[in-house]
Amino acid sequence: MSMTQTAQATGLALSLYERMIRIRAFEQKVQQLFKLGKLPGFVHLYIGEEAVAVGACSVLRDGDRITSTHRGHGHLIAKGADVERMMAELFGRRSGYCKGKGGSMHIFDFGLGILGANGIVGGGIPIATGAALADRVLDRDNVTIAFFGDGAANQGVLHEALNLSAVWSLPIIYLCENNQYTEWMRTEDITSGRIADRAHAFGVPGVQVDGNDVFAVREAVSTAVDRARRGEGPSLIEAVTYRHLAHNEGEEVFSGVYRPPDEVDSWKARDPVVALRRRLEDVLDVPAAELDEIERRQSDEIELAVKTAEASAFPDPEEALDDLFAERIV
Ligand SMILES: Cc1ncc(C[n+]2csc(CCOP(=O)(O)OP(=O)(O)O)c2C)c(N)n1
Ligand SMILES: [Mg+2]
Repeated sequence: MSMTQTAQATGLALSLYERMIRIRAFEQKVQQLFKLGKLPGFVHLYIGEEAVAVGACSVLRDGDRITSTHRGHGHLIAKGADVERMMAELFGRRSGYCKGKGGSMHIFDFGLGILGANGIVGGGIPIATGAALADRVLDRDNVTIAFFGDGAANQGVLHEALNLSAVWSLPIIYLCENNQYTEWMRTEDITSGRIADRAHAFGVPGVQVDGNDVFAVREAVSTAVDRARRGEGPSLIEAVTYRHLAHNEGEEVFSGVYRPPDEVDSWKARDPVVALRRRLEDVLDVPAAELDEIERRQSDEIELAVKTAEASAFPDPEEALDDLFAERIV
C-alpha cells in the first residue's frame, strides 16, 4: 500500500472504531442505569454485535434509510442518531426522541432516515420494503437496509418481502443479525437450513458473513448496496455474531442459565471492538494513546447525555394522547 492508501485505511478504521466505541459506551452506561433502577422501560443491549451496524451503516449516504429492531440502539447510533435524545427517551423525559412516551423500542429519526426501532419481531421488514418501493416508484436512488434477527428470519413476512422485492427489483438489503439465540432458544433448534440460503428460492443473492468483522460486513453490504443502486434488486446478508449480555436486561429473574458459559467466553474472546483495536495498534500502527483518547471522548459524551437527560422534565400526563396520529410523516 502507498502512504496515501495506508492513511486512508487508517482513517476509515479509526472512524469505524469511534462509532463502535460510541455504541459500546452507550450500552455499558444503559446497563448500569438499568441496574440502578433509573430507566422505566425494557432494554435489549447490543454489546458484542457492534460490527454489524457500524459496518453496514458506514456504506450508506444521506437519504438512505434503515429499519431497526427491539435491539436497536446500535443501529440508531451507527446511522447518526443523537445520543442525548436517545438517552432522554430511555429516561422517559420530554427531550427524548418520542418526548419520553415511547422508550427504547420506538426511537426514530425520519430526518436521518431512521424509520424506527420496533418492538414487533420482524416488524421493520415490511416497513423497509415499503420505503424501498417508494424510492423505486419515485425514481430516487436511495437504498434501505432492514436489520432483523435470526428469530425474525422465521417470520413469514421475510418471505413475502423477499418475493415482492425481487419481483419489483427493489433497492433493499435484508440484513439478518444471527446472534444464535431467539430470546432463550438456540437458533439451531428452531431454524431449518441456513438463513442466507433462503434468498436463493427467490432468485436473490444470499451470503453469510462474519458479523464480528466490521470490514467483512462493510464489504458484503457495499456489494449489495451497489447492486441495489444499479436497480438490480434486493440482497439478503446473514451476519453471524453473538450478544455478550442478556436477551433483555433483568432476564436473570426468570430465564435461568441457557447458554453454556464456555460458549459465551469463546465469543467474548472474539469481541469485535477489541479485534478492531488490536488491528489499529498492531497492523496500522496507531498509538494506544490515540485510541484511549477516542474512548475517553465517547464516554464523556455519553456521561453528558445522562446528565442532560436527568435534568430534563417528564412529559405532562395531559400530553399522553398527543402525537398519536400524524397528518404527514415524511
Ligand atoms: C411478533 C413478535 N413475536 C414475539 C415477540 C417477543 N420477542 C421479543 S424479542 C424476541 C426474540 C427475537 O429474536 P431475534 O429476532 O433473533 O433477535 P435478538 O433478540 O436475538 O436480537 C421475541 C420472540 C415480539 N416482540 N414480537
Ligand atoms: Mg437472535
